[in-house]
Amino acid sequence: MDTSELTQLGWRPFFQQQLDLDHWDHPVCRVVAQHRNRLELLSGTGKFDLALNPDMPAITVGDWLQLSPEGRFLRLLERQSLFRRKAPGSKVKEQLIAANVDTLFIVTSLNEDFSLNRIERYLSLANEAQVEPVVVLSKADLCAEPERLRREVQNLDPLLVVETINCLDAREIGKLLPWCGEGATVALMGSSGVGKSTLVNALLGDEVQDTGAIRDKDDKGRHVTTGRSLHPMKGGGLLLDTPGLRELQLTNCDEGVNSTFAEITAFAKQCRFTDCQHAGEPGCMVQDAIARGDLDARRLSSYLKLMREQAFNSATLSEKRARDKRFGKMIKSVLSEKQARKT
Ligand SMILES: Nc1nc2c(ncn2[C@@H]2O[C@H](COP(=O)(O)OP(=O)(O)OP(=O)(O)O)[C@@H](O)[C@H]2O)c(=O)[nH]1
Ligand SMILES: [Mg+2]
Ligand SMILES: [Zn+2]
Repeated sequence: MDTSELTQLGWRPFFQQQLDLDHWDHPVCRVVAQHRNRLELLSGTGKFDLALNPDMPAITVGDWLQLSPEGRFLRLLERQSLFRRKAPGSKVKEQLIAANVDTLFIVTSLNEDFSLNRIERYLSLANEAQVEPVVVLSKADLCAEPERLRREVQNLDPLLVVETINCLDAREIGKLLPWCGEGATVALMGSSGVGKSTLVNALLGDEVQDTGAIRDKDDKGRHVTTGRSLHPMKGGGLLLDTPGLRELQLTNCDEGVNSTFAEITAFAKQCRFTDCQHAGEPGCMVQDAIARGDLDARRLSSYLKLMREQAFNSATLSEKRARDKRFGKMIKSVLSEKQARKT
């Protein structure tokens, strides 16, 4: 099989190695968009559709598929990374959001939006998905001391890649090009107004996304909506942009949170109690580290908050109902007690 054209789509040895001898020359293709009844696929030779049917495994944007010579679904190739979330309320069902993303640009602006806790939240999502995070600190031009804030982020993890950038300056976009070369797949995450669309436009080299500035002028005419989720970038890579990724919550994310706070996990292993909550129990090595000055108290509270959030979101609907019921009962008994006291 000639794979040179596939390389541009992100094809690499990791996927090639999965092809077995009998089927090595069957066509492979990447999912570039997902519709209700069909997938949009791209192969070395072009774009085509594949009807979804119930026998297929769950497939998402970014996946690699192998087809039979007649164009029927043969198999889904193992993923290098995967963003997913549990469908709200269901016990087992999960929604796949995006597969085989190489790099996640975590965009936070250096003005009002700047928050280490929020960055840690996004890092947890990236780590859970096994995607390399790059923290992009935008609006550096509006910040008096970008370098000080950059160091604060770098202190979270000495190996973390952190870039400060003015998204409005085309030359500065160059700082992100090392992750946007041929065959690379990148995605973006960040709160509203931090400059994601501005960045996307710069990386795609076309005014395809509505930005705040354009909205201000109320010139919506330039907004181009395509159903596609994988877009070719100027640098040769692909930008994976799907609405589900922007709304991603922490669910079943304890591994992601734990690896984001690796030093806390390491201290916690030495706590006297294996189920230590690090909230004042004797022999708590996490509190010990804070007292010694080896751990920031902010880190611990951020860690605990994210752990609670992911546990809460991971609870099934029936668990939530049970909790509500217990809560309702408690309220009832408090009320009737009050009533009893009155009479
Ligand atoms: N000065 C400055 N302004 C920026 C920078 N990045 C973005 N902006 C401006 O900030 C505003 C919001 O940018 P967008 O790109 O629309 O932000 P977004 O993240 O896409 O926002 P949502 O679509 O709401 O999620 C626009 O007016 C941009 O021109 C930057 O680095 N410096
Ligand atoms: Mg936007
Ligand atoms: Zn402890």
